[in-house]
Amino acid sequence: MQASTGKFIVIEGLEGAGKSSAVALVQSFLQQLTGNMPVCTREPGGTPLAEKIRTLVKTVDATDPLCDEAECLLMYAARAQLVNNVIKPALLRGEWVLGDRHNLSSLAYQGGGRGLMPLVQTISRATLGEFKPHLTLYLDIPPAVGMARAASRGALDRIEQQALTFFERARATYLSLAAADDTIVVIDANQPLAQVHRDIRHTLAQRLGSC
Ligand code: T5A
Repeated sequence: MQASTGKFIVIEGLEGAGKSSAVALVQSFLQQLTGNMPVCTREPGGTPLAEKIRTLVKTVDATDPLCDEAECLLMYAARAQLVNNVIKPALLRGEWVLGDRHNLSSLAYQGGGRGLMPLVQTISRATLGEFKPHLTLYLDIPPAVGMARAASRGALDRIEQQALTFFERARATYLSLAAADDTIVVIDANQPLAQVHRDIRHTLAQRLGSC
């Protein structure tokens, strides 16, 4: 990819970690920093085809249950569409991109949660190569706390219905990948929202400059 001035920033975390309000906060920070609204994406999703995949992976179909390998491949099919049709073109235009989840979700959920790490790493290399976010904010939350928050919003989707041990494995994977990569910053999301947002602003100012 050619050099560009835009950067790709991603918010990650388990269900109920607080990604929605973090995305709104980072969006407004980036708008003030750059003078422009970032291109906002979500995964799985963010293109017409990828949004159809989002519906497929979130819906329970008792007559044809989604197997783990198919789930993994669908996540990467959606991501390939989004990266090639939206994220890379925006970065090449010099725009900033803000992602609600990206590849780290697959490493954590399908790699750690489902125990498919070799498959995930192989598909990740084949579809993304060296492409990765410039900065990822991982909102860390104990799964029991996050799931209680998610459950308070209403019915749980197919992935949210997994056992707590699934999310414990996903969290352990997030934390171990963050410890090995200085582009991933861990934010303690098990604090009052105002404090979580102060920590996010502090990290953005440190990593991207203040606005
Ligand atoms: N997935 C995704 C994979 O398995 N592999 C992949 O590769 C990818 C990309 C996507 C699903 O797909 C999986 C992961 C997911 O299961 P999603 O809707 O994008 O689904 O992700 P979710 O995590 O399900 O989204 P949530 O909406 O549940 O999580 P959020 O956005 O983190 O939660 P949010 O911000 O809505 O907060 C939940 C509630 O908690 C409150 C909020 O007000 C809200 O009510 N809250 C707090 N309360 C107290 N203190 C705080 N600090 C709070 N922060 C938030």
